[in-house]
Amino acid sequence: MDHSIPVVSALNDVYADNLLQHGARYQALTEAFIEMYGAKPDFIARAPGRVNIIGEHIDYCGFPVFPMAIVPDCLIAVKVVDGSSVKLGNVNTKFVARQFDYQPDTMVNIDTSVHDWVNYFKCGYRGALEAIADVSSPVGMQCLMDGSVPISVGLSSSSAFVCCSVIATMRANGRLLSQKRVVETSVVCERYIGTNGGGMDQTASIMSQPQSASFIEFSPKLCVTPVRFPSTASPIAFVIANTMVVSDKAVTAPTNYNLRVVETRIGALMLAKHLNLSKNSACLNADPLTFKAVMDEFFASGHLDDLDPPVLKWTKRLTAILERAESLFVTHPQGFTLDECADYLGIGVHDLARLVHTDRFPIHADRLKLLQRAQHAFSEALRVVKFRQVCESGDTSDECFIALGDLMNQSQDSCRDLFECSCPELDEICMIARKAGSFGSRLTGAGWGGCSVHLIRLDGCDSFIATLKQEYYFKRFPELSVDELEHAIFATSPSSGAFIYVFN
Ligand code: NG1
Ligand code: MG
Repeated sequence: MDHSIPVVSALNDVYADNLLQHGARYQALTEAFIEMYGAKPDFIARAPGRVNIIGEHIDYCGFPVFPMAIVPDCLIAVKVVDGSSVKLGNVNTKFVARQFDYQPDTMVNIDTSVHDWVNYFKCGYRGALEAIADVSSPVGMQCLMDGSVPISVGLSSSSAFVCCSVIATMRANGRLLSQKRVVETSVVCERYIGTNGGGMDQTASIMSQPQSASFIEFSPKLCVTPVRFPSTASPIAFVIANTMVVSDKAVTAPTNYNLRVVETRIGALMLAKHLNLSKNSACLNADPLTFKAVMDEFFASGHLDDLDPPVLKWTKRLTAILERAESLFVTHPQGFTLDECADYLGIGVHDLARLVHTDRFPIHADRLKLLQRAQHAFSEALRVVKFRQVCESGDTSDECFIALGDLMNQSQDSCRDLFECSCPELDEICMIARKAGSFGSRLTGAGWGGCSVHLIRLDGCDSFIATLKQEYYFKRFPELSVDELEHAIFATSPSSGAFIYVFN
């Protein structure tokens, strides 16, 4: 069933839980819009940020992930006007208002050599027009944005902005497509910014159900299963704590994010060859080839495990494929050069570059640590399916929360040691949090800085946050204001996904 983007107008709509809590913010945005443009907006598009509970750096490997949408979000108030130019203001005057005109050939020019905030809107605008294809002359738009997702801290402020821009442009042109089409559009068009990301953030932002996390599967096709956390007399809570280390993915991609994407892509190509998987199978010609596709192809010939319960089937398959990956990559524990990879695959380095898109997303690295990246990817995928199983087990004992926390702690260790996307501040804040009583603590998002997420008991929340302020923030960042601290560390709960708010 292909759901549509909810269009809400009443404050009491289940999707408008944020309006109840943040109705004043919508009111303020409307007044600022009238101030800027002299008339009320036609609608307000809303797309939330997300926190990834577990399943890091594996969406682009094709494996399931487990994020939840958070209350912080991106709002864009829009009024359709004559002409085809777009004006975009921001309530945060640090971001200077911008204007651009539609161009028939490129839709809009996105100059990624400058890190300009309007580029994210342009990605969404261009993506939306490409998706609704049949609009020959797009409408003029007056827009005003208000973003409450902290920027570049791994809470997907970028994807919230791009998704919001996609649904704003589609709605303005009278072509609001289904949730899945919006997700597909947003994943592809965010790459215009220069990062070669997976689809977790956009899926969580667009398709999250209220009060639920999302078990998101990408292959064989996009499938989102809402999962509720175990509810007990003493409920659990998730605390998000920002290390205050800014990790701007669009800037560091060649040595960090995009490099990891390439390592897992090349790892998948070499693993497919190692397993003598038939070259002409459809899945192996998928662009790009992922670890998940290789695993599915390896088991495609039908195996007894098809009758197994899901987690047992995942466990058997991931364990079996990881053993084979280790036997291949263990020869180069320090990593492979691109030449060694190309030689193994029997192709030229330039062919390899085109195959894994390093021609579009250049990387800077002498050696690709394929063994360690594969060990993380396969073990992280297994932790995700186990995490969901615990949530759905109906168990609400302490053991259940300890099990969830252990999976999160193992994930952090794997991100730190195998995927090498942690940093000293993330390691420290997780250590402090565990000593302060969290069941589990880990980085969330791309890593290399940004935010951490902690599973705690709700009734211990205040003292937990006080301890982290005392042990981390006051020591490392004594100059933070009270308001900055409130945005640095906060408890959160599953929020609803994107919607369009129309005025009564
Ligand atoms: P953040 O850090 O929120 O930008 C990025 C990717 C995700 C995923 C995570 C790591 C984009 C738009 N987002 O999230 O797809 O790969 O890192 O799990 O590239
Ligand atoms: Mg992002």
